[in-house]
Amino acid sequence: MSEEIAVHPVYKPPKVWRWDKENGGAFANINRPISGATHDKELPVGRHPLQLYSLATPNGVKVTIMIEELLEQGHAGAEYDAWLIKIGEGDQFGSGFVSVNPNSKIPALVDRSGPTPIRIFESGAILMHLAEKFEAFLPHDAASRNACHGCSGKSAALRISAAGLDIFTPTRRQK
Ligand SMILES: N[C@@H](CCC(=O)N[C@@H](CS)C(=O)NCC(=O)O)C(=O)O
Repeated sequence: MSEEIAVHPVYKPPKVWRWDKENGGAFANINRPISGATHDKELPVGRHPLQLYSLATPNGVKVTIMIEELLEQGHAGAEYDAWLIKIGEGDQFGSGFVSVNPNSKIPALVDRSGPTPIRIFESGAILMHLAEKFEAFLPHDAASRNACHGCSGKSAALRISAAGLDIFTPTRRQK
C-alpha cells in the first residue's frame, strides 16, 4: 500500500440510516438530509435577467463560473445578480429560497428574462439550462450532447457520494 493512501475505517451502512448531527465530519452541517421552510424570508430580486442564490461551495461555484464564461463570450443576457445564501446560518430554509428550491440546497437560479420567471435548482440542471438558453458549451450532435448530460448528472451527484465516502477528510500519512 502506498504511503499516500488514506487510512480510514471502512464505512458500514446501518440497516436503517439515521442522521447523526454530531458525527464530527467537517461537512456534516452543510449536507443536511432535511429540507423545507422553517421561517418566512423573501428573497431579494435585482435588476438583471438572472437571479442567482448561492454560495462559493464546489456546487455553487460551478454556476458562477459558467455565467462568467457566458459573459466573457459576450452574452449580455447572462447578466446576473448574485445573492449570498449563508447555509451555515440556515438561509436555505427561508420560505423564499424554498419556493425556488424545495430541497433547501444551493445553488438555485431564477431566470427572469421571459414573461414568467423560471426557477431552476440542481447545479447540473442550471448548467444545462444556461447552455441551452445561450446555445453555448453544448455540442450539437446527439452522442456528444448526451455525454454532456451524463457528466452534469455525475458532477452533481458525486459531490454527495464523495462526502458520504469521507474523501474530504484530510489524508493522513501512514507511519
Ligand atoms: N446535487 C445538488 C447538491 C447541492 C448541495 O449539496 N448544496 C449544499 C452546499 S454544496 C447545500 O446547500 N447544503 C445545505 C444543507 O445541506 O443544509 C447540486 O448539485 O446542486
